[in-house]
Amino acid sequence: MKTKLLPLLCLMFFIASAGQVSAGVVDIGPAADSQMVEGYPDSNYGGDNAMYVASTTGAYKNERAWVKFDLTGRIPAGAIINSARLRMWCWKSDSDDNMTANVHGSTDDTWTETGITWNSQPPYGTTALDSRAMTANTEDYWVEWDVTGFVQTEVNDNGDMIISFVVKAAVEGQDPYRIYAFDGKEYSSSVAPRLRIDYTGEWPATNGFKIFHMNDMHSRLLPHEFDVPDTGDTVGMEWVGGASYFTTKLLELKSANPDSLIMDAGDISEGNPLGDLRGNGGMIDFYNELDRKLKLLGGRGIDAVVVGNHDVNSAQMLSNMENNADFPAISMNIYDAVTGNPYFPEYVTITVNGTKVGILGYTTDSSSFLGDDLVGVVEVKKCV
Ligand SMILES: [Ca+2]
Ligand SMILES: [Ca+2]
Repeated sequence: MKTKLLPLLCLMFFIASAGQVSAGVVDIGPAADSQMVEGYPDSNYGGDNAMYVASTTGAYKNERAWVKFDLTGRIPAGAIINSARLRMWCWKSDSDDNMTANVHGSTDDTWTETGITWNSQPPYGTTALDSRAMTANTEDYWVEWDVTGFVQTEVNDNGDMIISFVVKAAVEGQDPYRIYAFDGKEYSSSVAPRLRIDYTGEWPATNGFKIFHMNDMHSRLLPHEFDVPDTGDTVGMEWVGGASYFTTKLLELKSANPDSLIMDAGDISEGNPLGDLRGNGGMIDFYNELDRKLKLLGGRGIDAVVVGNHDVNSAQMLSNMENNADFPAISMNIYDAVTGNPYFPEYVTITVNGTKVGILGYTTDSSSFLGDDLVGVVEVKKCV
């Protein structure tokens, strides 16, 4: 088995009315995803991290992946679908043979992530929407299927915003076996299945604003060496980032865009001794100063910082986020283990350029990051 890195990214979503656009591309994450196992036909695997697609005569027999997307609110009402691509991240090829993976559409959206089994799979179109050749021993890449026609029929012809697919081997029951593993949404939102929609349509006109967003700062108060990818760039390390550069740039952006939100999706802690002074005290000091400088521009400071899974690695970090941060530190799913109540404010609401915005914080629900001295103090609940 391949060892997988735990996700660093903490999640943060915002609800906002966007400015008017006539076209766009949007990646939509799954409303549900689940693996089917023919050898265990009445078992549900909807909560698993991985989804295997297999063609085999072995004990597990064939395996399939079902995914469902909800386009409601993600594309404007009446939008025309120009193209639609199902994308899934293949992280493992446990196979010595190539395999063709097909995607089929299903007009039956009644299946549920926690209920679907091999035996309860809904009917699906007999003709594959698209096929992709999977190469043995090739891992860590996006597999993309063109599902434009099916999504156009569902959305533009039928007004159905829920789209269901099944991914399966073009030929099942092969020997030797072919097994390819994809990430499900339980593993990480960054490599979860997604439906990439290119559309033409217009959102209702509202007052626009910009969002400036940070994540995974990981105490990077000092510049570090990085090979910045750029057109015509040659390979070579450059000094990048650091608190002074970052502050200057963010103040420039905020000055030029007063109608903007500034948010951090979490994991400000762990990564540099200076920022990790007193737990994450160095980073808290920096963000407090950044918040103060932003406010000196005449408006709000940092609008919200999500408490990330790396920000709860010790009681000192938790205390800093709770008591020493001048900016809103939020989380929907960190709970007081004793009282069962949310430990942090779950959200903040802000009015920017006349538009009321709600910002919700979701902490990556990986309890393995919880510090030993926080066990029994707080609990990171599953986001879903
Ligand atoms: Ca799932
Ligand atoms: Ca549908």
